[in-house]
Amino acid sequence: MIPVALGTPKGLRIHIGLFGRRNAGKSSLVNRLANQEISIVSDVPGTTTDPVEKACELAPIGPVVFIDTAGVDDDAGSLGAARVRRSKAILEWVDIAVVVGAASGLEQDDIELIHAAQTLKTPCVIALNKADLHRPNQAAVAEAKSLGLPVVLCDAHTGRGIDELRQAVIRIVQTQIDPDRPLAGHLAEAGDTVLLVTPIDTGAPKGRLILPQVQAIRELLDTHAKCFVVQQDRVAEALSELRQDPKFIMTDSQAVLEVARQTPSRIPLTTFSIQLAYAKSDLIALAEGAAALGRLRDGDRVLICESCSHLPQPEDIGRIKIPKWLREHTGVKLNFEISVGKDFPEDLSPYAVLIQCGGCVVTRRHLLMRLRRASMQGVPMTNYGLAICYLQGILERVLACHPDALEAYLKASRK
Ligand SMILES: Nc1nc2c(ncn2[C@@H]2O[C@H](COP(=O)(O)OP(=O)(O)OP(=O)(O)O)[C@@H](O)[C@H]2O)c(=O)[nH]1
Ligand code: SF4
Ligand SMILES: [Mg+2]
Repeated sequence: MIPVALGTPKGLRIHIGLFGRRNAGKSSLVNRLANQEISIVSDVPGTTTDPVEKACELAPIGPVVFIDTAGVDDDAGSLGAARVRRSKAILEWVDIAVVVGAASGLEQDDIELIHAAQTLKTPCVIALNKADLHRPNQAAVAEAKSLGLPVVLCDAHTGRGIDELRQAVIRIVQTQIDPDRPLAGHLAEAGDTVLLVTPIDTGAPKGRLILPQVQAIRELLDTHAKCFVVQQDRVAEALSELRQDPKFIMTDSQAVLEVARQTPSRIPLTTFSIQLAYAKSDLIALAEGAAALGRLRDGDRVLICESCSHLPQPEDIGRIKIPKWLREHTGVKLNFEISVGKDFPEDLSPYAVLIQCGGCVVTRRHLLMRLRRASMQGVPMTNYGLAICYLQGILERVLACHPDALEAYLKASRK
């Protein structure tokens, strides 16, 4: 029987990355930690070139993804440099970094990785591997410990220290990782009534609801709220049949205008996308970024950021609808570019605004990393859901549920 948790989407799993120099034993340790042959091991330096991701169960914390990376000392020309950049980019968004050094002592590359993780506030464990080859070197262990992080002496060949390494990772998850923020459950109390609006159109997966919808229903049931689900053509009817106003209405962004038209202004209205941004990213920063949509000028470049490489749909929100609506709304000539998957341009300065998708397949840290990079370069960033509401002219209405985000948007709009 397949354990249910294996179905946990990647975006809800703790991501644990292994980093270090080539041949340090990263792949061997990933295989040991996961108890599976995930990565190819060999004594040829640079065996792992592209990152290898594997979703597994790590008892007792549950669903995780291990990420094996290319060595950060890869000097094989421009390809090697690209691999190093990629490994370091992964360090920016993993939940936990395991830096794999040698039991004989950390090298400069390892120390730089550790410092980078500390700067990024990424929880980190130091694994001093190949302890079977190097006599346990107390000075090396003491030096690693002086960096203020957990240090584990291990040996991927015999398995010595692996359980200790696993326990160090588990302790970090239990003590340093933020529990997921709720999507909708915190907005309702036991006995409240909530109306959810989920369009069933050609984009809706047959026989299923999309993840944020399922998550919202589950959270509302957990709080013992009463949860009604309708399509957008039944909102007015549902409201007239309910004996009291719902505590709030949450709709798919694409139906937000139609739902707003049927909803009296006294009833709070939000969207799945806005709640997802609250749960998984920084809604205040994204709301502030939405103000940049009102300042777009002729020739501006807009970067659409898709976090996965899905097959573009004929009516794709990011590639077709948002660009079309933005051109219509602004009346200026805009140049749209797309960034696909986990790669993200290092230089964001050419862009007037970045519009990020919901990021259902990536973690909160991944979305926050993008916001951090954008903010460091002074480039505004918003997301699909906020952009759609802005373009429909009802962003202020839907942000009323989040006064801080509304305030940030209004303040940035006045600039
Ligand atoms: N003796 C000993 N050998 C090890 C240990 N861990 C890994 N090795 C060996 O070291 C070599 C490199 O191991 P890998 O796991 O492929 O190392 P890696 O860090 O993934 O290397 P790249 O993918 O090239 O960056 C292989 O020959 C492994 O068998 C260990 O604890 N002890
Ligand atoms: S929200 Fe982003 S990550 Fe999720 S399917 Fe759409 S493009 Fe992919
Ligand atoms: Mg490897």
